[in-house]
Amino acid sequence: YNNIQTKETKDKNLLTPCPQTPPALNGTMRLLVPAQETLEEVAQQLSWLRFLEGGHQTPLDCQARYKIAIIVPYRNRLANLCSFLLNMHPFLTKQQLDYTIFIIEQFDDGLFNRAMLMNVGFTEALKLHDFDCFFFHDVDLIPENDRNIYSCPDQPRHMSVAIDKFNYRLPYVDLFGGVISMSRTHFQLVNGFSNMFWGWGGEDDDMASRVKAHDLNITRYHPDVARYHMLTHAQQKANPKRYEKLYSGRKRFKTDGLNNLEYRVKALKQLPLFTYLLVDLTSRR
Ligand code: NGS
Repeated sequence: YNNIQTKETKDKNLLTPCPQTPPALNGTMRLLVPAQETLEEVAQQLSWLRFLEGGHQTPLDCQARYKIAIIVPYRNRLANLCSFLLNMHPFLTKQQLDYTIFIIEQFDDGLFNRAMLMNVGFTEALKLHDFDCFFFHDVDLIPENDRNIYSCPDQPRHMSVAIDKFNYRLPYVDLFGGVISMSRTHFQLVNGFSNMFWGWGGEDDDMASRVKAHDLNITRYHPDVARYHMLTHAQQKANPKRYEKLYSGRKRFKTDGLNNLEYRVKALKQLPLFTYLLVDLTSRR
């Protein structure tokens, strides 16, 4: 009976590595719509993923090549979150990844700080597992092609190249927003994102400058593959100071980022569909 293994007894280290290109990809993704916009309903629809805990999964029959963290900055967009989870779990499962979805919610009702939430996600995720790389992911973007592989990139990778809302055209060549992926080492090298962008806009451009200032290159998959559907939501108010912060950003790369990040964790929960962090960005630790 030695060869008989169950999910519980299987030693992951004895599994053969998953193939570089996962089998059964076909270049499409059918957009799934939640029957109701509640997390309970989404969990119900995903109940076929039996081993989900804290939004973490590993492939059942091979050894994943990477440990990835999906970091999603969030506040007050439940409908988008439901669609996101309902679509992302099957997508990432199909790609045979060892992945964990983190939802980082801003607790305070001050201006939204997307970049800072991503810095928090990075820092807190590494306290739980030693992830190889990170996908910083807007909650309103759903991949449309299963060949858009969420593998760890050698160089920072801009993922959301072709979005339906922008007629599948890249708005400008240095765009580094929406969905990006970076190795743990590169994210640490550039000191993460700036913490100074309160309100919409500019924080992703500042990250693009950080990447270039450290002699890294932004890479992309082909736009036929890197296609996304954007979910609808209310628009955010743009930050009037974003250009000012952006143009003076370079002199702060070393002092503004992971190394001066201050926040307070109000809650940390391992829910079935994701690891949840509620953080106050306005109060000191
Ligand atoms: C730029 C913003 C970026 C933003 C990009 C795309 O203008 O933060 O538009 O936005 N930069 C500044 O405001 C300095 S989008 O068209 O996706 O809404 O990501």
